[in-house]
Amino acid sequence: MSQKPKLPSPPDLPGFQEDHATVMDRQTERVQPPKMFRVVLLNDDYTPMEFVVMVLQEYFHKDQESATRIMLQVHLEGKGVCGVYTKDVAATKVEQVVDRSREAGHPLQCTMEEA
Ligand code: TYC
Repeated sequence: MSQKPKLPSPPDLPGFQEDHATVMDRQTERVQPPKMFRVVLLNDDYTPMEFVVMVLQEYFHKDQESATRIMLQVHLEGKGVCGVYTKDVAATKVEQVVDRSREAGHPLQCTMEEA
């Protein structure tokens, strides 16, 4: 008596779920894009406007015009977005900006939030 080769039964297949009885196709197994984070500057009454413009140019690669526009938005509305980055890059930029501000004796606040 010949024996049939044993085919994988559904629970052996990747993505099998008892409750739905579905099998993930290749697409759902692909890596997902990373979470992105906004780096945000907050307003205060003491940090000089020129210092904020310098930060935006030096750490966020803004030209004079867009750096000035973002600085004024923070000044007038309380906060503004410097850029959107992966988690590690955003965290590094926050740390660099805060360190540079404290070294210069300014209370500038810089934070990150999930985009
Ligand atoms: N409000 C500050 C001032 O009048 C300027 C300022 C702008 C401070 C943006 C912080 O993130 C900031 N000197």
